[in-house]
Amino acid sequence: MSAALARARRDFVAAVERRNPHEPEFVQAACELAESVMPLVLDNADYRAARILERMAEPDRVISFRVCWEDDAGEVRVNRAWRVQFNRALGPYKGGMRFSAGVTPSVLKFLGFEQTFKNALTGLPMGGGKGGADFDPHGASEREVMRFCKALMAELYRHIAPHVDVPAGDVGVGSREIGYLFGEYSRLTNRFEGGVLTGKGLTFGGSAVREEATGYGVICMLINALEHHGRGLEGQRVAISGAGNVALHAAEKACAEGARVVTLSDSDGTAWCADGLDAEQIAWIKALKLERRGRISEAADQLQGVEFHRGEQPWRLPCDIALPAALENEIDDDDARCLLDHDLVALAEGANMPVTAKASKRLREAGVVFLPAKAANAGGVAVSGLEQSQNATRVSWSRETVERRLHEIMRDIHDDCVANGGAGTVTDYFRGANVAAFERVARAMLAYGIV
Ligand code: NDP
Ligand code: 2IT
Repeated sequence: MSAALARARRDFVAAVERRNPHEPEFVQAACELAESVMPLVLDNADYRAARILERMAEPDRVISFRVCWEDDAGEVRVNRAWRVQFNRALGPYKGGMRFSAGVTPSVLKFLGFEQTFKNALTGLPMGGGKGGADFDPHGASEREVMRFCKALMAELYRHIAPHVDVPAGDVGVGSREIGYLFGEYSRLTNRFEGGVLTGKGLTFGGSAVREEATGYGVICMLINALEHHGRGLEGQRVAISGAGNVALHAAEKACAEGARVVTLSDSDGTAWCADGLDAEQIAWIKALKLERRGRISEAADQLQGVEFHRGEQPWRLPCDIALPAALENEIDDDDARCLLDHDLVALAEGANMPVTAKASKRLREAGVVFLPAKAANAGGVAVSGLEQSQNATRVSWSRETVERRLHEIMRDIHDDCVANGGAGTVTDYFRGANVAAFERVARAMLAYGIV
C-alpha cells in the first residue's frame, strides 16, 4: 500500500471518529467502505475536490422524537425514536424501522449508511434511510405493540411520503407492525397512499414475495457465488443464526435447494440438528417463531434430532457455510478462527454488518467466499422497491413475476461485484460491492453539484 493511501485512510478514520464520538457501529461501517474505495477517490480529482467521501459519511438529517404510550396496566411509557434520512442521491430515502432495546443513533446511522449503498446495488431508484425506537417488543402484548406503533406514527407521519421517505420492517418490525403503522398513517392523513410504507399485507398494497425476499435473496446470491467458484450448495452444512424473517426464509430456501440447515438460534441459544432440519421441521419452527412468537428452545423439545445449546451461538459448531442473520457484530475474531478450524467455505451476511472488522478481514484473507450484507441481503429492499413500483402504477404482480425480478436483481448484483472485485482466485465480493455501490452514489452526487 502506498504511503499516500495509508495516510488518506488514517485521516478519514480520524475525522469520522472525531465527528461521531461514541458511535462505534457507524464509524465501523464508514471505515469499511472507505477501506475499499479510498484508492478510487485518490485517483479521481473530481471525487477529491467534491469531498465525496466526507459528504457521504454525513447523514442528510437525523430526526429524533419522543413516543409516549400507555401499557396494559395503564402506566405511561416513554420511548425515544429516530428516523435517519441518510442520502437521497438515488431516490427517496428507503429503509426499515427497527424496534429493539439496543437501538441507538449509532446503530441507526450505520444502518442508514449501509442502506444507501445496498439500495444503489439493486439498480432501483432508492436513497438510503433507517429508523427505529428503543422499544423492546419482547413480552409486550399485541395491544401494547399496536398502541406503540400508533403513537410512533403520530410523529413519523410528518416526515414520510412516497416521494420523500419510505420505511419498511427490520428487527422487531414485521407485517403486523407495518399494518398498524400503515393504518395510523391513513387515519392521520385521510389518504390511502400505498407507496408510503413497504412490507404491507397482500390485501392492502403489499407485494408477493416481500416477506420471503431477504432470505430467498441471500440463498440466490450464495448459489451464484458458489457456482462462480465451481461449487454448489447441495449437501453443504449451513449454520444460520437468528430465527426471524431473514433466518427462517433463508433456511426454507436453503433446504429446498438441497443444503443441510444445521442451526437456527434466538437470543436464548442455538438449536442444532447434525443431519440438517427437513422442510417440515423448518415450517414448524417458522410457525413457532413468526406466529406463536415462541422460543427456539421449544424446537429441541418437539423435533426429532434437534439439540438446544443454551446461551451459545452457532459459530463453534461444524459447518461449511455460515449465514449470520440476527444482529450486527455477532461473529467476532474468535468465532472466525473456529469457523476456519472447521474449514469454512463461504459466509453470507444475512444480517447487516454481522461480522466484526477484524473477523471479516481474517475470513477474507483466508480465502473464504465472503458475501457482504449490502450485496447478500439486498433482496428484501429490492422487492420493497418493486412494491413501490406496483403501488405507483396501481397494479399487483404475480408471485412468479416478482420472484423472477428478484432472481434477476440478485444475479446483476453478483455480476457487478465480480466486475468490480479485482482478479483473485477467490472473488473479492467485499471490495466489489463497495466499489460498485460507491460509484453509483458518487456519480449522482457529483451531477448535483455542491448540495
Ligand atoms: P427479526 O426481528 O425477524 O429476527 C431477529 C432474530 O434475531 C430473532 O430470531 C431474534 O431472537 C434474533 N436475535 C436477536 N438478538 C439475538 C442474539 N443476541 N443472539 C441470537 N439471536 C438474536 O429480524 P430480521 O430477520 O428482519 O432481521 C435480522 C437481520 O437482518 C438484521 O440485521 C436486519 O437489519 C437484517 N435485514 C433484515 C431485512 C428484512 O427484510 N427484514 C432486510 C435486510 C437485512 P429473539 O426471538 O430472541 O428476539
Ligand atoms: O436492511 C434492510 O435492507 C431492510 N431492513 C429492508 C429495508 C426495506 O426498505 O425493505
